[in-house]
Amino acid sequence: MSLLQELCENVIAGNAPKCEALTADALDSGLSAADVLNDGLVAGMNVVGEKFKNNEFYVPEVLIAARAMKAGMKVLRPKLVEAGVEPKGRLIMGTVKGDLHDIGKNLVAMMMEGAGFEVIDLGVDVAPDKFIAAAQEHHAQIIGMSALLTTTMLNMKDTIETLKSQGIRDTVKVIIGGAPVTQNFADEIGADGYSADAASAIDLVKAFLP
Ligand code: B1M
Repeated sequence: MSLLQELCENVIAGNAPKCEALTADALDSGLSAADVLNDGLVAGMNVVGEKFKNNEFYVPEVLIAARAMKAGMKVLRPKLVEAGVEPKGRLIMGTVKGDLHDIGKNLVAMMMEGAGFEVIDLGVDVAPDKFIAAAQEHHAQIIGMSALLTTTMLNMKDTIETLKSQGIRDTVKVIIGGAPVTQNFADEIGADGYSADAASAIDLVKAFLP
């Protein structure tokens, strides 16, 4: 098995120390940072995403795999910067104002990173202005909002309305998710996309940023 195949397998298995060591070995062997990212770490997370979608993996396995991927990323990130490898796109993520639930949001953010996107995670209880300021500051193509409460999901609409009132709605795509959120709600508030789980959120973003 090649080093990159082994790295990919260890992401899937969620073996963080092995991922860290194999990432270093792969770079030492002369492989490019981009190859280690795409054919090792991202390849592994792609399999994890598929397994999650097919109910072969559950939340704990995905979190463990994401932690392994992050261990590899710790070694790889400086090399990616050195090599000038650009992320596939930049997303602002956060849980909306008034809402402190972050397990699903973190899962989505980690899977996005695993798919090669740069994620600026604003955490929880994020007000509309903060989402918008971060999108502008980081030139993000996407704002991703999560909500777990029927009371706070309405704050997603506020972000979209604020984007509209500032005349910048066209500059960014807005995607939403969280247990009480539905496609109907997304349509109602004028979001660009909705997804029911972390793996489909990646497909959604890929469709916006081919
Ligand atoms: Co809260 N809570 N909680 N809670 N909590 C729920 C959501 C609730 C349904 C429980 C219940 O009553 N049955 C209920 C909401 C009812 C409603 O609004 N209709 C509820 C309540 C009422 C509350 C409090 C008000 C309780 C109280 O204090 N009286 C309070 C509110 C605090 C606040 O936010 N202001 C509260 C507090 C908490 C804890 C702090 C104790 C804890 C949160 C810890 C944390 O997140 N760090 C907590 C938890 C854990 C839950 C439950 C049990 C689990 C939520 C979770 O993490 N699910 C939840 C009941 C339940 O859902 N069974 C509940 C796992 C997670 C992986 O799923 O977040 O749905 P989820 O994410 C999925 C998808 O939705 C999607 O992808 C993820 C992975 O597939 N997704 C996205 C999520 N975000 C996305 C964004 C995207 C795309 C997809 O694009 C941007």
